[in-house]
Amino acid sequence: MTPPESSPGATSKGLLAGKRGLVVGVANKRSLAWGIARRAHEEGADLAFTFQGDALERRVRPLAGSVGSTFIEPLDVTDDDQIDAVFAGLQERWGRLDFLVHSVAFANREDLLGRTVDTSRAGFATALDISCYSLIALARAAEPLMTEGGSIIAMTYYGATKATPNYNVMGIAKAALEASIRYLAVDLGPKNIRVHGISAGPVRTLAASGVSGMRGMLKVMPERAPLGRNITVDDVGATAAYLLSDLSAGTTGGIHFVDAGFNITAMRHPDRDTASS
Ligand code: 0WE
Repeated sequence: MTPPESSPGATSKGLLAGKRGLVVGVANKRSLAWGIARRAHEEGADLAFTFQGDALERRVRPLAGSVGSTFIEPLDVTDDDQIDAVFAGLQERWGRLDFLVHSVAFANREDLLGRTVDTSRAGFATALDISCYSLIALARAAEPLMTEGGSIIAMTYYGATKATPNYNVMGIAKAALEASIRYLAVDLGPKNIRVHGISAGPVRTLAASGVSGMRGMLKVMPERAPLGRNITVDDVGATAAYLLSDLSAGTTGGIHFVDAGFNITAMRHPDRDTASS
């Protein structure tokens, strides 16, 4: 007997077979959102994508095409009309949504340097609107389409709970995002819509480019994290596949660290090798 054909692409098997999901926040092939999308596709999901602006459209269209997606629409998460248009489009295309991936954050560059105490009212509002309120707005728009339950993932970072050099107003926005995850989980639980945070360790992505101190963070991770390495977008994709799938049917509202264990340590182990010393 010949075994059935299997391909690494969309299959009738896989953790997410038959599920339909919207991915918000792909910027390029290094994006965490792309790591999630690629794995979701491998697990059999059908995917829709959004992009923000012409520059990102040119990156997102080919990536979306490579996983067989034909739903690629503009979305500025600060624009309620664009949110409505995307979900009206999904209603028309699919009539239903099973999952949503939120991988969007922004703070003005000047607010990711220097002192948090200098954050302007406008800079604070921008960071919280794009990085936190957008999850609430997208969850509200997704709710009526998630008629058979659903799963929502938002990306967060350790700077939400521990003061981290230069992360500043983004740490405040991520703290609000993590609280939003819990409140949304309570609101949407009765509809069997689960809401999760993934707290990823540092990864070289577009969002991390030009972040001062990134190199230092990537060096410290393997020295201090129990797993002795940095994490990859594939690590994030694998955890996301679990959270988006029925394997995690009994879990909601949690923050799931994909950080090689960094967050559970107080300091570097003195017996552990370092590159220097
Ligand atoms: O959440 C993030 C990055 C989010 C981000 C990045 C930028 C860079 C370009 C938000 N807004 C902007 N605005 C820009 O103009 N991370 C978890 C990655 C990151 O960013 C940092 C980090 C880490 C880690 C910023 C300062 C310190 C550490």
